[in-house]
This record gives sequence, C-alpha cells and structure tokens, in this order.
Amino acid sequence: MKIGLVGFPGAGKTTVFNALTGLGAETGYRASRGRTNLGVVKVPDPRVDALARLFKPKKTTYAEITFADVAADPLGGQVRGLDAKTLAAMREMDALCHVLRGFPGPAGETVEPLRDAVSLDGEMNLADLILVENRLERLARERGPRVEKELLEKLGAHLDSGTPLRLVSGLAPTDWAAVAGYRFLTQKPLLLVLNVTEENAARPAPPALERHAREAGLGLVTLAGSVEMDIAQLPVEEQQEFAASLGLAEPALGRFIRKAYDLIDLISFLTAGEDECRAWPIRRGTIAQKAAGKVHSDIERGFIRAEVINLEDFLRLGSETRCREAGRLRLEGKGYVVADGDVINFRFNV
Ligand SMILES: Nc1nc2c(ncn2[C@@H]2O[C@H](COP(=O)(O)OP(=O)(O)OP(=O)(O)O)[C@@H](O)[C@H]2O)c(=O)[nH]1
Ligand SMILES: [Mg+2]
Repeated sequence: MKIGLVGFPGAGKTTVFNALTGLGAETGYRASRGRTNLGVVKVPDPRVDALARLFKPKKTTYAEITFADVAADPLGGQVRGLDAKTLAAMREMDALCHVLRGFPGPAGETVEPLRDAVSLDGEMNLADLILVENRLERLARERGPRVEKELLEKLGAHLDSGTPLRLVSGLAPTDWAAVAGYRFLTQKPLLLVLNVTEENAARPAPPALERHAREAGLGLVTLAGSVEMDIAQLPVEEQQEFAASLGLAEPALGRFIRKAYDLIDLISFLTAGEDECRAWPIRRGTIAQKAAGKVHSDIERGFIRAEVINLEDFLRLGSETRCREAGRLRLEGKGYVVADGDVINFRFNV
C-alpha cells in the first residue's frame, strides 16, 4: 500500500512525512524540488501484539504502508498546472493525501486550507480530463473500440462538469475495470491533512473544511506537523506522554493510519504461529482465495480451504486446538469474504 503526500510548496509535506515515518528528510520551503522521499511505516496493531503475547513467535510482523513525499517542481510560487513528472508519481499511488498549510506562509500568506484543497482538486480534475481527451482523440484517429469511446466520453463529461471520478455512481464494476489502467487521480481515495501550528493541535478543523470533506467523500485529519515530527524522534515510550501534554490522545501516526484505512477500505486478517504472528492488509470484500495469495501465490493456486477463528475467540480460548474443540473454528471455502480480525490458517495443495 502506497500513500502519496501531495500539496502546494511549503505546505509541510516533508514535515508530515517525517512525522509519520520518523525519518529526517530535509524540510524548508522548496527544499524538496522534485525529489520524492520514500518511507515505510509499520501499522501499529494491538491485535498482532495480543497474538504475539500468546505465541511468543520468532517474528512479529505488522502491516506496512509506504509513504511517498511527492514534491512538485514548481516554476515559482504556488503550483499551477502540475508538471508531468509529479503527475506520473501521483498516479503510482494507491491513495493520496493532500497536505494543507494551516499556518501562515513564509511571506505572511493567509491560511486558506479550503481554497488550497479546492485548487488542487481542480488541478487533478484537469489532469484526468486531459488524459481522457488525449485518448479520445487517438481513438477517433485509430477508429478504436466504440465501448471504450463511450465510456471515456461519459467520464469526460463528469470531469468537465467538475465532478471527481470517485463521486461518479452508476458505472458497472466491469466499466471501472476497463479504465483502471488510466489510474485516474480523481478516482483515488483522498485524505486531507490540515497541518496546523502547535496551539491548534487539538482543535477541530474549520467547519467549512469539514463540510467540504464530507460532501466530496474525502477523509480529513488535523495534525501539527512540526510538533509531531519532534514526537516521532522520541523513544516510543515517551511519545505517548509528549502527545498527551499537547492535549492529544496519541501521536499522529495512529490517528492518521486509521483514517487512511477507513478511506481506502482496508482491513487486516491475521496469521499466527510459533514462527510468526502477522497482520495482512486487504481491501474489504476480498475473498479467501485472493487473501491467500497475499501470503503466497502457491497458496492461492493450491487453495483447499481456510480455517478461520475469530480473534476474540482465539485469545479467550488460547489455542487453535481449544477453538476447534469448542466449535469456534470454521472451515470456509475460497469464496468466503474475509472479515477484519479473522485469524486464518490456509490449507492448500502444493
Ligand atoms: N509554523 C509552522 N511551520 C511549519 C509547519 N510545518 C512546516 N512548517 C515549515 O514550513 C516550511 C516548509 O515545510 P516543508 O515540510 O519542507 O514543506 P513541503 O511541503 O515539503 O515543501 P516543498 O517540498 O518545497 O514543496 C519549513 O520551514 C517548515 O519548518 C507548522 O506546522 N507550523
Ligand atoms: Mg518537501
């Protein structure tokens, strides 16, 4: 899972990136200039911890998310017209996170996160529209498939009227699958991150921004990037305490990841044993055979069945054997829709 941090120059992308990853990439207005910083974080998960306490495994593995700090290479001031390289980097992402400046700019620019949010949305909308129009032109010249043409015309009309593709309903899943290769920006899950000053760390976001996020189907999280960056540098034991002193229930990473999980509609299933206890992120609605493929393609191919135990049952009864005896172990076929927190043992043919 790859999440791209995007936004206007100096909004605090690199600062938020450092806060989330605990890394120390160079910050400062236009310090990044077209460079993309990459960092991997482990998703804190008390369920994995609970299983690890039970099994004392050789290895404990959390789900991982890669953050990419995608800096635009602006010709000057605010980005107007995202450059091709930035767009290409953004299309690679599974989800986007728009970092909004919630503190006065270096030249005393006013704080206008809603304006900035709408502005970048417009840029992404335009980029998708150009993609659609270019393809339509080519299809007309090559007399390409009619179905694709009709589909793209439909999407183009939505984009033209300013509707991001994530809000378009009434398209069949097969239609979406047909255009998946375009990796439209306005179709990606989008999380707004309002980067505020320390004094505003525990305050809710402005109501107008909240409303915009709700209406546009976006996630919204407020964080004080520069303070969180300092928190991320502390030893884990001290992080909680420092966050509490600022009136925060926990450091940003935990809050941020839960929002991102909700937005992307991710859940985790778990595997447990003496060798390894592990969380595996999947999209909600994934069937057991596909989930098996996350563990290994051989397991997907040779899938026989999934032995599924609810995590609570597992922790309460303490072992697979006891769950089996108590009738709490279910045998599920390949079409079973995996639930969040299922502890699964896959049976397969090699
Ligand atoms: N006052 C204040 N300054 C901040 C905050 N977050 C970032 N800054 C400052 O704003 C400047 C830009 O921050 P960066 O994180 O480098 O911004 P960026 O979005 O990565 O900028 P580019 O890479 O140039 O696009 C730095 O000098 C930061 O110290 C904040 O929450 N409050
Ligand atoms: Mg930067």
